[in-house]
Amino acid sequence: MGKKRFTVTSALLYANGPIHLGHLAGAYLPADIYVRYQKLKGHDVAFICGSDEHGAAITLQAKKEGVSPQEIVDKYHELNKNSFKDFGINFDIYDRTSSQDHHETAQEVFKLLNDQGKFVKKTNQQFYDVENKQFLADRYIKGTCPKCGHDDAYGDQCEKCGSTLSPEELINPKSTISGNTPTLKETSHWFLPMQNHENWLKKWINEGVFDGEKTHNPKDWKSQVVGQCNSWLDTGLKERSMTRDLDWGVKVPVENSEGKVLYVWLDAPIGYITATKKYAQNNNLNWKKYWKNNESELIHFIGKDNIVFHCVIFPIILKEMGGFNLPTNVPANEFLNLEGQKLSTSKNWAIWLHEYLSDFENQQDTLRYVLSATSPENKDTDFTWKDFQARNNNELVAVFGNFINRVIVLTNKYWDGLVPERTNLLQYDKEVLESINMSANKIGKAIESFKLREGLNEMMSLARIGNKYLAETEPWKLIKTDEERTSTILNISLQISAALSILCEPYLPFTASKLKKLLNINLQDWNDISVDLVAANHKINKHEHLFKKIEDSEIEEQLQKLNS
Ligand code: B3M
Ligand code: ZN
Repeated sequence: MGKKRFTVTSALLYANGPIHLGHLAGAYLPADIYVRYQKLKGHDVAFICGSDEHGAAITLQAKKEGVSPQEIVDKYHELNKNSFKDFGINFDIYDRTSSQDHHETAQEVFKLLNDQGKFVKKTNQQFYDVENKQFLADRYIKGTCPKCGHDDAYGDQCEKCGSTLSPEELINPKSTISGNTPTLKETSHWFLPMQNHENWLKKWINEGVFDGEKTHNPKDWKSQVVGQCNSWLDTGLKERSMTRDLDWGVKVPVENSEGKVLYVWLDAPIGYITATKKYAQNNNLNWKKYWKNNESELIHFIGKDNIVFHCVIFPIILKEMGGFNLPTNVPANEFLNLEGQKLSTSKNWAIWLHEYLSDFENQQDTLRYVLSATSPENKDTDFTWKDFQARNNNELVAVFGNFINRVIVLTNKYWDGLVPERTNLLQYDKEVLESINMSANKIGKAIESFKLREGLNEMMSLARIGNKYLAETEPWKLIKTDEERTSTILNISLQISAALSILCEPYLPFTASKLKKLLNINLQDWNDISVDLVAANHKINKHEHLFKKIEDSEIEEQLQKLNS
């Protein structure tokens, strides 16, 4: 199969706070697993992310911390960029939308669309906070969600049910700055007439056809994503303001636009393009290959609350810009809860990535493993510290780690670290060897269809097969009576270990590199998986543990911290 090209984006994270487990489980870890796999398959992937640094989410946090918006984004951009790196989320670029380049790119897009008459300029009444002399949109206004009754919904989004809203839809709206009931005041903005795009969007979402071309198979999309888009389309799209009366953001680049900036959900997705341009420049590549070329696949990894922005609004902008690819998939994840409750930054009911990394040093893969095993792929799921400990001790240590320990220790003890010969094979041996390529195919198919939990389980079942093979053949006993047979068993076990060193890499990159060091190999290509990954007489290294048991006391400490 030929070399493919992918542009993979993860939602640009608001730089208004640290990363928590919900972020990782939603848009970042799934993307990293997918990208690592596609790169191991030899495909060309641009993995794009960065900080989303505009909008009320930033300015409200700045107000709360008593600093400027720029100070907020500078602080959290650096913290989050470093935390992602330390956790092995290997973006090819982690950009930021407060950069001059991005402002220019976003303004170019606005001017292009405005000059072509794609926006409608209108004057209307908007909610206004008299005390603070400020118009109220997005997170500046809160009220009861008309869809689910949640009494703390924002003007643009309900965090409980994930619905996208407009301020005038809120029941009993209140200003989030003063708490007062807002008045109405006249203002003018540039609106995107989304209702004009309903027909082609319906065809694209439900038939995978755009501009007469088949772009994707809708059956490859998650049903809840297609479902949410259709509920929007069936209700009927409405015009949506693409500018705001704010002083923090990308200035509207046309006359008579004093005090107005681009709506954050217009500028942020354009940030994917800005970042790709920068990535291409840094690597001497042509950015258009990743956005304006139908040989390239565009895939957006997001949480379910961002579906409409990535499947309706941004595709409209891309279409109006002309010649841009639309996403071939938007595998949105549901929400991750924590100890049975919704994650909440404001209530500090969260596990922050940078704190995890310092409490569980060099145990990134345990968290990657648990978040993959409990990934909210099709429904909300729950993270508990007890489950975290159990999966680490009963699965990573007792199965994967135990298998590798035995193989490395036995090979060093009885063959001085040299891979022993494989001679005649019994039926069981052949079945075990066959499981190597079968696992590689099953894991690959699962990851390609964004079934990452399934892929993880297939990877772990290969480790289980190895563990069981040793437990049933007991080479540590057999060595005393039949060295030739034992050599064959260890050779086969070493092939499984070598295969695991690449098959686990998308999920457990830190373990993969430790395992390659133990085996003294440097496998990089998924397509090289075979039953002969380590040759007889190849010298492996001395034993080291891959995983560490997690004690009850460590979990108790975390639960106390969470409940403090
Ligand atoms: N920052 C919302 C979020 O962090 C927004 C994503 C932008 S993606 C272009 O959930
Ligand atoms: Zn709601």
